[in-house]
Amino acid sequence: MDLQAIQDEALAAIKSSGDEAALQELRVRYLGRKSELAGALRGLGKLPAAERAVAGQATNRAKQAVEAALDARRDELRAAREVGLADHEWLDLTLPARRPRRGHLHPITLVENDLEKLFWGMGYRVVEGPWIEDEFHNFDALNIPASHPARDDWDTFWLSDGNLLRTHTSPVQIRAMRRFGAPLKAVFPGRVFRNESVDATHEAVFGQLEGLVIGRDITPGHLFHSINAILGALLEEGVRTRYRPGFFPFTEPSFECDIMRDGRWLELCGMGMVHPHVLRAGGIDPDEWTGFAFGLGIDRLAMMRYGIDDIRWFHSGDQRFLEQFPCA
Ligand code: YSA
Repeated sequence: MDLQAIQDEALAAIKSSGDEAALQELRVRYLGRKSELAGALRGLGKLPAAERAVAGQATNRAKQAVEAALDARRDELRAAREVGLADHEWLDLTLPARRPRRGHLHPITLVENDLEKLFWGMGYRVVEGPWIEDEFHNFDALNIPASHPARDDWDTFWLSDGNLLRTHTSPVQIRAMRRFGAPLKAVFPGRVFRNESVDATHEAVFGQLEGLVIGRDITPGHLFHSINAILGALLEEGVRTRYRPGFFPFTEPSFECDIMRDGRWLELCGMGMVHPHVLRAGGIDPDEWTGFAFGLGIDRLAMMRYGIDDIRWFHSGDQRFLEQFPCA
């Protein structure tokens, strides 16, 4: 085929090619090593010198024309594809963004975190104790010997090895006194376990926050002031509190604190001045030091804070309930 025919055929094929893959095949067919144009260029050397220059120029012109047509068609195809893209793939930047779903902290965790922050701010250290306790820390050291009728107040889950699931956070008092000595200002948050029947205000597993202050000349006035300060910071105005005498073997005198919301009183906290036997069990001399302690129910505080009428909601796992609480 002569050069002009090759060029015409190549340009026609290039013009009608539909995509870049087809174009690449044409590039190989018309310009590749086995193409007729490449063969013509290779054959130039065999031509008489007089013809060689003219034939060389003509072959190169044909080659350049095919190259230019290939490049032009490639640019055309790319431009067309981009126009197509804009028709099909577009973003409406004015659409409102999809709101991300955020996780929530459990309401009891929210209250516990706030309690810890408030006490931390008042100079208390935050210490945790074990859930599995021994009889000594849970009872004996707290002035509740085996024969004492007050032991029945705590419906205990006993373990087969003679240990128990702690029935309150008070055993951590003893551990902290022995570890840190006096003076001491600490709170002990955590779960406690009681084998008791569950109703709207009683759970078998619930949270307590224990507080302990040991110092010189500590009085019940310090105790009431601390509790009032915390409740004032955590609860809305209008939630009323009252103190009344109570009984705990590990405090003397003992008190209880109730709070009222929506016309309903709920017992929130037991407290008192640490009994000398308990100070001694903690390795602290009661002639030199005095102290107060309290143990408040975190679940009940959360009920009062958020206006929840049944404690069982907390462990219900009901997403509709849990999603009502603010993200931390
Ligand atoms: C008392 C004097 C101290 O010096 C130190 C701590 C205490 C508290 C004592 N250790 C105790 O456990 N007392 S208590 O049995 O009355 O519980 C304390 C608080 O835990 C209660 O006032 C209540 O708010 C909460 N509570 C008790 N039983 C509960 C409960 N919350 C939910 N479900 C239960 N079953």
